[in-house]
Amino acid sequence: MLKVWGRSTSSNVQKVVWLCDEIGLPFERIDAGGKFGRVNEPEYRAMNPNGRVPTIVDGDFVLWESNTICRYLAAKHGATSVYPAPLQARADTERWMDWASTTLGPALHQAFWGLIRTPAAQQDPAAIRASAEGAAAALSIVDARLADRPFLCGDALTLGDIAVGVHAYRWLHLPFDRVDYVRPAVPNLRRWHDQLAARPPYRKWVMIEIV
Ligand SMILES: N[C@@H](CCC(=O)N[C@@H](CS)C(=O)NCC(=O)O)C(=O)O
Repeated sequence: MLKVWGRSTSSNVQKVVWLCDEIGLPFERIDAGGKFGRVNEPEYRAMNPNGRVPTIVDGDFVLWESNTICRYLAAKHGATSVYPAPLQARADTERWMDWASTTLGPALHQAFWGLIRTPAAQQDPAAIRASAEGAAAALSIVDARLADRPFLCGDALTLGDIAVGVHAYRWLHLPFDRVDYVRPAVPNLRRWHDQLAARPPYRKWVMIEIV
């Protein structure tokens, strides 16, 4: 059976396990990273020299990089609904995956780490607010995109929604009131989030306490 190494609180792991459940792919998840450690042990480093999660083991094939893992699994299992075959539709989906990793995720990083992983006494409210605002600017692009379509790439959920969704959930639910940050209105994004919340895999893997 497919093995997915990585703690379930990692946004990058969440993408992989959310996808697996969306396409009905059985897997075994093994906790690693964060408080579980393991990622610096030689056995793990032999699989993933970055010491990061996720890593998958599919038979004798080992793969790291969450977006690549998602593309590999979707392609291997013919999941053309989430990973369309036509070149332009595929590129559209991949664009949102890349953007989530290079723009949205980094924009939100400081707010997430500052609020959730930093002791209260060491938190920097101004830096957290700046990060929340940066993420809001990025998510305004998503909100506009969703004005005339149910999902980022049209009528069906794709890998693009999964990649953006794990970060959007955090932005929508981080306790920004603690730093007096008020989110701008994002009605299309909220409607999209409600659609995602109707899906059991999203509820199971993403709609969890942010820790
Ligand atoms: N580009 C990598 C990033 C992987 C990454 O940075 N993962 C984080 C968790 S989201 C990690 O491993 N952090 C260290 C840890 O959990 O111990 C990917 O997309 O897979």
